[in-house]
Amino acid sequence: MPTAHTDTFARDNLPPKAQQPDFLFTLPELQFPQQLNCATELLDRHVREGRGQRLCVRGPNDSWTYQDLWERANQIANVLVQDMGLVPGNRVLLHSPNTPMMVACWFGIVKAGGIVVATMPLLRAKELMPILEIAKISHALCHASLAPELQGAASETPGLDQIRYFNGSDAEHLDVVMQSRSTKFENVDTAADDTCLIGFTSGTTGVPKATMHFHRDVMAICACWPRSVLKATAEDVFIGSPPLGFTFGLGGLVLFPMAIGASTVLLERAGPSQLLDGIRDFGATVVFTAPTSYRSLAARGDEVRATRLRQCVSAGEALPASTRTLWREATGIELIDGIGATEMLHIFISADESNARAGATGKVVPGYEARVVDDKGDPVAPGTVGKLAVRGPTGCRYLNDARQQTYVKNGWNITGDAYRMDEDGYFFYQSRTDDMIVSAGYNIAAPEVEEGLMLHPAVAECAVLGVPDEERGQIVKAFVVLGAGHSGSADMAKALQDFVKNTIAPYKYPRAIEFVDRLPRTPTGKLQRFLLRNS
Ligand code: 3UK
Repeated sequence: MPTAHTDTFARDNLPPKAQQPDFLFTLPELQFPQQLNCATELLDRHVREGRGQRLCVRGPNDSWTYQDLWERANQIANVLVQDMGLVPGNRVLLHSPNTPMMVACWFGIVKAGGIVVATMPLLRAKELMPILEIAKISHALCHASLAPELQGAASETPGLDQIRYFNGSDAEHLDVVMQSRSTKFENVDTAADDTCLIGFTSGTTGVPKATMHFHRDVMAICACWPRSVLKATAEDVFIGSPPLGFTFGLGGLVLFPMAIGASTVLLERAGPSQLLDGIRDFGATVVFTAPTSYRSLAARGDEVRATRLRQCVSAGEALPASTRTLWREATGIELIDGIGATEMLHIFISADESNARAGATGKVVPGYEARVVDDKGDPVAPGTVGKLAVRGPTGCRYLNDARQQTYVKNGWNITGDAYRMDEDGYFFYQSRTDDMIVSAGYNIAAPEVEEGLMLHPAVAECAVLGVPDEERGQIVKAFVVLGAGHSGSADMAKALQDFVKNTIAPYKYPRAIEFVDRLPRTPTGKLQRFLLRNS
């Protein structure tokens, strides 16, 4: 394969062939050429074919056409190559809240043959460090407001020596430097199987896993779920809450609208009320957010009805049947549920409005195959709960990680979810098969929160797990054993919560804390989480 990567790190760290999942390219839309740069397909193509003046990306302060975005992405690619010494295959951290400039940077990196590592803006230095280390990141483009955390991480991690900040007006800011660079750039002629993005998941162990995705994977997700389920058009206006560092957000808010020449709206803050304002003010027609957000917006159904909104996509966590009903009754809109995963890049089981069923995620998306299997990997009969297994044009490739063999078995991706399929091929979510806490759409690894708590001098031992919550699906609950001389009180609980918020991303803090005298353990010393869960 004629790779364009002179820096071969990504290819060198792919899982061995035997550990990779099967890749299926059954649909005619999934026949990709050997050489493919997804930026050319998603961005340059529209300009080349005369759609440059169409609206592409908007934010509260910007409104860019495809031509505008194309020129900015080209300028950024030139800065990366000429000023920052980027060579194809280098990993570039992209750390920012969702903004049009973040999208321009994403395309600048991909045009130059770089590998985008986009991260959640809420991450703190402590969480950025393993990402810089695992992906061997050499370059960073970062929103100026997030400079302190990145600097904290970079000072502890050798290798990251090229950092540019944007959203500023000093001479060295990217916004200023790029203005004197050419608006033309010849995209690097990457191979379809060159890596163009590395997505991080918060692993169950708390050590993040890096998933590698190729240029062709980006095009594959645009060819599957959006065409068979969403069926949006070039006239649609996309909006939503997930960060672009989460592949749910990247697909829904950048790749899918741009694949069809539609426009998208990026909001830096997209809590329910900002999202509703955005939907109204920008005339959005398609929204992507998590079940929690729909539950809270349902209270303002009349305001939603007064907008142009017509399609609502829910993913990231299980959609309770009650939320589907609540939303339909409040707004008149049937939700589109879909399960995706960072490992799979995007959604692989879903149903459109007319095929939605209460309590079901949907049917397998054309291009993918899904089944429910037992512990040996054999399919179980309809109606039986087992592990969800899936394969298709995209799949799991962890960067140099032994956990590859847990996620991929016999060519199938095992998502870690317990599911049941009915006679009609509808898939019903049951639970996670491991201890991942999914709260308000965020994945939170219990051990990471435990680690954060344990750093507090008053904490002797602790155990963290997810407990059911009406609003958020689950919330993080901590069982804490205090050291001698400390006593459990509301003040102590508050102090521990504040402490965790300052140590790791604030959304991971334990919303519930229970003080206990000891934790249940097996004779070998292993924590018995299930006993706490039932307590
Ligand atoms: C859970 C769901 C039930 C499930 C994601 C859409 O969530 C995404 O990726 P993550 O890697 O988490 C994957 C896990 O989250 N999940 C996601 N959606 C649903 N459970 N119903 C759903 N609709 O446990 C899955 O294994 O953070 C979602 C697109 C791209 C994504 N990365």
